Amino acid sequence: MHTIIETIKSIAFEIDQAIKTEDLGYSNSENSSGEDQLKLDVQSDLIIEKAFASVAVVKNLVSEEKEGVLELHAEGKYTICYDPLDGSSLVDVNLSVGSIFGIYEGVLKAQNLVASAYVVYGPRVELVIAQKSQKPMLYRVLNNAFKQIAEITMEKKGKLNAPGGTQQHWEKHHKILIDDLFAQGYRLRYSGGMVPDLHQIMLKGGGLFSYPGTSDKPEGKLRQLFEVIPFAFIYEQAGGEAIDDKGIRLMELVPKHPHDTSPCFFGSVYEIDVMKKAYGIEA
Ligand code: AFP
Repeated sequence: MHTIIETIKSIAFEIDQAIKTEDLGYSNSENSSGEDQLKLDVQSDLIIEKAFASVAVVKNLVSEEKEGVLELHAEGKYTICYDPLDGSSLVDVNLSVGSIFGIYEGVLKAQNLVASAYVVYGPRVELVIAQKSQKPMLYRVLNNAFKQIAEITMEKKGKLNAPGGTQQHWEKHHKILIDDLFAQGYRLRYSGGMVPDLHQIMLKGGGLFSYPGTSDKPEGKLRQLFEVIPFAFIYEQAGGEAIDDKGIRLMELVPKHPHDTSPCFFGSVYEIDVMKKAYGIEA
């Protein structure tokens, strides 16, 4: 695991450099979710593939930018599922973006996730790593190296509300939930990049990030293996909660396909309780 973490650190430096210096245009290809790929998406994916090619414990890679599984080392132990540049459509307006990594051992399902990590490329580069039975650890780049900063613990109740999805497609009970939180004084914080949005909620104590099932996307937008499960693990390790629209822990998800999505709710204990009441889920 140490080698994987060190590799993620070097990947973060390379992708950060690419974001700062490379062409922001579109490539001529689509990813497996049918989205146009930016040159930066393709390049970040390549950086990650090359970096893990020399890490023998990595058996397979599964990328948001590729269809299927790429075998690297038949004798390896871990499969790394990653989103190389989440929120890449925000780079051209100079907002923060991120890379997300889920490290799985065995069949690709949430219960087999052994560690996860994400990198935030913002005014500073930050990295959060979570491993079993440990609080997530925050690292920040200082003097060209990652320095360990602090363990992350969420409060029981926060102040921020990050509601994803198009409002005109929300279900009635979801609108009631979002309105209720605003009526309680919660402040809107939504950039359109799940990495900085979830990072902000976690570091500022708590709140709710939601990406529900909607009439146009009943299974939500965010991908289970690369986005939802890695963050669910980090939120739970930090003392928060992460569930789907039926109240089931996201850490119980079993994707049928690498690119399956799920409605998802990440928050502190209080906001997840409010969500359950709005959705008619038994506490
Ligand atoms: P892109 O990678 O296409 O920019 O999408 C980012 C993302 O997957 C996630 O980071 C955001 O939370 C979510 O999509 C935003 O989606 P909406 O624009 O539908 O709110």
